Amino acid sequence: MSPPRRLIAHLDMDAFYASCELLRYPELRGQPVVIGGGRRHQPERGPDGQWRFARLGDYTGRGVITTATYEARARGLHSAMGMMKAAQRAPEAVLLPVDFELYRACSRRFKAAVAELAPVIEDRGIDEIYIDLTQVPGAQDTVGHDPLGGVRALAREIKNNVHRATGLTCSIGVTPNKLLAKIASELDKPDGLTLLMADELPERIWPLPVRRINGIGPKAGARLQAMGIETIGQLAAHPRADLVTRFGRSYGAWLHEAAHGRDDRPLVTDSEPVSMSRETTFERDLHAVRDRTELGRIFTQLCEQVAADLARKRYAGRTVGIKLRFDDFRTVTRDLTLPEATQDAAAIRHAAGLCLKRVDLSRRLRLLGVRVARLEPGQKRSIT
Ligand code: DCP
Ligand code: MG
Repeated sequence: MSPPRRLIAHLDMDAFYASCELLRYPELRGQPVVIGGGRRHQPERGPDGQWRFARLGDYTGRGVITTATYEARARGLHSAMGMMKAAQRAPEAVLLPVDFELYRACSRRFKAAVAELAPVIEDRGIDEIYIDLTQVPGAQDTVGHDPLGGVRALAREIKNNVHRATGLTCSIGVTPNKLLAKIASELDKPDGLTLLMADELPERIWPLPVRRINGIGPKAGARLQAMGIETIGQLAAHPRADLVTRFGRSYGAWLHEAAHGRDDRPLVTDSEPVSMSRETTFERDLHAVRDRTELGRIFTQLCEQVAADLARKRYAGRTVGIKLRFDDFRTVTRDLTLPEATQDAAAIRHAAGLCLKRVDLSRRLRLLGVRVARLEPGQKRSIT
């Protein structure tokens, strides 16, 4: 028997922080609402017991919008937009400060609601997850003439369960892999459900801009644009060898595969981490000598973050590695195996520093990453 076809879902909550806020301020439903601006602008209760909300027009400062309701988006407001600029477009929009505690609580609840129906989940952050539906009972069933009937019903059930548990809507894409699922979940937002199989790639994916592929950021997007490549279809039609020449062996080949919708990465579930890593793409490309101080600071910080991740999940690891991406998009990795597993930031920093010495650093860097692998259960922090 052939293995079952892969059915991978990506689920992303709709206007997540804003939707969480509307749960406690339901009177704001239907209004343009933006979240941002730190902890100022808390709503206050008036003498009549009604909440008084700050308006965007009252805002002064340099803050940016964290997220916006779809009503606010209809007025041209969006994440990362400066709030003063947004205020010119929609001074009447309600402004609420961020409350991470609330969003984290909602996040835990929606993930638990999904796990009741489909336990194989990769956690991608506060408002998104991948779900492997391949082995979920009923997912492979044909319903009537619809070969996707079973998985369609399952995805609807997941959306219903999330709504029951949280009062929030989400959008789901179901496809043969993570790469396509991530694109598909955005196609019908908010409250969307998009199923898309490999034969629909030319019709539904190729017309989209290349930036929709998770992993093609602003810089790669601009370089592709300069080559006359705007859509995923144009990228798919471009000779692979030329992509490799221009973007390096690994990233160039990946661009080609991604444009053809090919991706066999498994889900990375919490129960079995292979490694823990942190990486960052710099605001501007940095040079090892000229930007030595800044680079050193970021490097140390990444090591500290990985160490904290290890400590939190109670792991230690024997292999320490680094990842660098240069301004020409070439990516190199180096690693080093220690005699004993560690979760110590200074030890990780030292080993990562030795790895760095083995790389030619004459070009500027756009990305730096630190990774600890060969994990084993670490010491529990002693109680003193
Ligand atoms: N977020 C943030 N900074 C950004 C973008 C988003 O802090 N630049 C936060 C606020 C969002 C949450 O992360 O609510 C999830 O990000 P999404 O990109 O999924 O955006 P939303 O969930 O708000 O909207 P959408 O319906 O488009 O998914
Ligand atoms: Mg979202």
